[in-house]
Amino acid sequence: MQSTTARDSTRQPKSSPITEAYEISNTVLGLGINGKVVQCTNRTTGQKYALKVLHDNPKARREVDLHWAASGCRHIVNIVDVFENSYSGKACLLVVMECMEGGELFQRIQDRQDEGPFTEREAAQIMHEICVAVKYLHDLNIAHRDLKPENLLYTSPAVNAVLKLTDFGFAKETFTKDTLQTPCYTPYYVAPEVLGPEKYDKSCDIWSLGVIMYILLCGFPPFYSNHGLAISPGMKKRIRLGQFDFPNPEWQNVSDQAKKLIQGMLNVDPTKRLSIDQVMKNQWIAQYTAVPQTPLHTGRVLREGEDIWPEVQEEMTRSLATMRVDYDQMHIKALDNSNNPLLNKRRKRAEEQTK
Ligand code: I85
Repeated sequence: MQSTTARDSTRQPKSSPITEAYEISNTVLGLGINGKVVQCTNRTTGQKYALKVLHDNPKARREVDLHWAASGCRHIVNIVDVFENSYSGKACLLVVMECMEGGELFQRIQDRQDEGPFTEREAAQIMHEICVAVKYLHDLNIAHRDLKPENLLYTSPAVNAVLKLTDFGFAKETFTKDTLQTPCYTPYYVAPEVLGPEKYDKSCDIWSLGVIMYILLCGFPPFYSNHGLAISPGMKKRIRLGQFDFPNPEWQNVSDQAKKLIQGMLNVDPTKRLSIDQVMKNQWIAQYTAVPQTPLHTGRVLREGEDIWPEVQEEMTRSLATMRVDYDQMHIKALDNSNNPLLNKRRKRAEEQTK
């Protein structure tokens, strides 16, 4: 079966004990969807790494496969080594990654003091960095599906640090129409996910990019609950209808070009939403060095909203979960409506029987 992803790469986890090569510390760096992340040190070089411990199961294998395939992009946290070891009687996958020591994206914007206010040009540069990661993935036919602030980490606290995307726990292979046109399978036996349509999974990432860009420019999310409740019916309705605005004073001096780009990314119809190639061709992203250095309110708003930031993150986590389910259902529906010869035959027979 032909596929554009590097999933069928020859890379295999090592079965030697990880402790021969690395010293594992007790320092927990974070908790992922599928496992915890701790610090480890290469015994020969003394270099620090991050280690993600996963229980070996098909979901974990998929996470590792897709993450491994994506390692090589400057804006993706790269995998260095993978081990399959038994750990207190349980089969585990141990993923050694480069260690990001600069913390999360918005924490850094919130914490900055001396470098002056965060500007629209810096926001454009950050968006460009994230877009490079997303394009790399989408070109490999991988949708990340969990693009959110906590998964965007800096290499170091230094000013020239690089922003990278992590956590492939929800990543999914998508398929282009090429797959459909490649007659390398018997259509009667093909699984629905093989037939596509691939469009929705990738557009989930673009919606996330729109939300991240919105928060970068003002410090608060485009959709939020009025009552401070996690996900209110009102908020759900506003998301579904794409109801958001650009209130003053935060948005007063932000360029119209930026606002238009956000609207293109937050289009409620995934088929009309911009693709990563369209986003990257947009002047605000492509020519980010020419974006005006307008000072933004982001730092102040983030500092003022520090207490509710965990809620903002939870809200984004929940709406991503909802979107993944919705889009999975759209796949099934689209398949149902597609021009599948077997389905057509069945439909015809059903029609004839009702006559
Ligand atoms: N380094 N989502 C939030 C972390 N280096 N982090 C999360 N899923 C992952 C943690 C919970 C992301 O797959 C995560 C994953 C991988 C990492 C990761 C990868 C590489 C790090 C869940 C750090 C770190 C190290 C030293 C210092 C600092 C952070 O987290 C800090 F800046 F905070 F001081």
